[in-house]
Amino acid sequence: ISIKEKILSQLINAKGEPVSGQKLADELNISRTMIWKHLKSIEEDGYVIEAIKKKGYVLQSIPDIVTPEQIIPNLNTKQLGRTIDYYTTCESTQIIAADKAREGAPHGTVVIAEEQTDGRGRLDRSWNSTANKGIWMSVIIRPAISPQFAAQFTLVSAVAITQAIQEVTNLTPEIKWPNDILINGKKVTGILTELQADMDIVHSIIIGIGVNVNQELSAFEESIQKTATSLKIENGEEIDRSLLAAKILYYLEKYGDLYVENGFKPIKILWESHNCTIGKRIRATTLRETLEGVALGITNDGVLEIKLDSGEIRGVYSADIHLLGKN
Ligand code: BTX
Repeated sequence: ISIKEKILSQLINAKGEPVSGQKLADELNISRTMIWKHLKSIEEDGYVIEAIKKKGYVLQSIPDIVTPEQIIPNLNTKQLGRTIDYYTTCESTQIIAADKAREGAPHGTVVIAEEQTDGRGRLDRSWNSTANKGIWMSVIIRPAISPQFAAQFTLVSAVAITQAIQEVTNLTPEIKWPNDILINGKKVTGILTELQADMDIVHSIIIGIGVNVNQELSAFEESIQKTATSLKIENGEEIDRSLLAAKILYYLEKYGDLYVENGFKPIKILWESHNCTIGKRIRATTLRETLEGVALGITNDGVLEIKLDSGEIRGVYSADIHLLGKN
């Protein structure tokens, strides 16, 4: 990390206590003037620093941004998020991450942006990614699994994000199979999992995560204002995005490891405990057909089983689910 980042992390770690300029200069082996220049540059990023005579510098406030400097001090992971590629704006973090994965970026690399101008959903749909209001990030993971199991990582991710949201906000999100996270029936998170693999080995899975955090309803395009929501809309409070991002990475690592070591069973139990699909009457639209019936459950492979009105049981691997209400 750069000298500027080292200074900033000392200020953050001091938790409101003054940090001596002389001590910084000695430790980093640079002049007081250089320290001062770095502090100016940190202030230009939106941090407010107060100089207290004879004592040192105190960090008064931090900007609401999701830079590595903000996320990493909150991180409690071994590998996920240890390398963070940050953008104030980009087309889509997913595209950048896919390129990086191809170039060999290590397991756990994160691409995150304040804003996406061309955020992607599944099947080429678009994803609203308002500047500075959400978490728009793509995580590159390289689990030792075969490609047929990669889709289950969507469910692993859904469980991880649900858990993180619950812990940071006290809200109770529900998972709609396979990858929508809802609060009060409205979509707060979308997950897009992409695979780079050969026939028998996964090179990388790129998990694209979009969480609506601090938007007001008017930030969403009109067409989704009835179906989308943000954490702030639901609990009335601004949420620290970097803290939430760090928590998501923590649970993604925890449950990703659990999945690789112990298989899908423990994930299935967690997923079921958070889900709002099983037992409901649903309409499932796949690429080929539309099925209507009762969602029976998910199999040990993460496949959703639906009991049609004819009594026939069908498994779907990928579909858009519309909840039609209780059975
Ligand atoms: P999805 O296909 O399940 O959802 C896309 C649909 O959801 C859209 O067609 C629209 O109806 C609705 N929608 C669009 N934006 C939002 C929003 N902000 N909140 C709620 N509903 C919305 C879900 O696809 C996968 C989304 C992944 C987004 C992440 S962000 C980081 C990464 N980069 C990138 O380009 N995509 C991923």
